[in-house]
Amino acid sequence: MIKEIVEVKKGRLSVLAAVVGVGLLGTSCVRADSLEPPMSFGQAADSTDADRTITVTTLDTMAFRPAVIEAESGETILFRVRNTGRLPHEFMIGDEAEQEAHEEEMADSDMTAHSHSFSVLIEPGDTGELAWSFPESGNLMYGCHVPGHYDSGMKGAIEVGP
Ligand SMILES: [Cu+2]
Repeated sequence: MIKEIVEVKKGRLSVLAAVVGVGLLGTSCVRADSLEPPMSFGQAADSTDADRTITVTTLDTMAFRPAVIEAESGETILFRVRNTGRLPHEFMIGDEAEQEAHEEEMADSDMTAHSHSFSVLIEPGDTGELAWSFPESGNLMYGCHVPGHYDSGMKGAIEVGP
């Protein structure tokens, strides 16, 4: 299994993402695509700017705990994502359309590791971190796009209030 740390820096924003090559492929890639910021629903932030931290656990039963997260517009949240299972999982933030686009990207490619600023892949036993700013209210989601997981219901809701 290939494990590498990719640091993405955009101006003063930085995200540290653990990128894990899984399965037999063991390949990874770093590339920008149409999903990269600016995005309609916020942006990656520096973890030191977070107003609070929310711990999320990935479950091998294809679910996140909690399944619903409430946020306020203007808030920056540090998501600390614990993988206590035996399978790799991903935590990706985006609206439903973005989730589906990323699902297709993962399914269509042999790339099992991504370094997008809006997602983090977490190896079994590891904890990943993703800081995100929510500038406005709306309904967002988080999802895991390790092949098969999203379709099995591995998703959650972020309700960003006014
Ligand atoms: Cu998963």
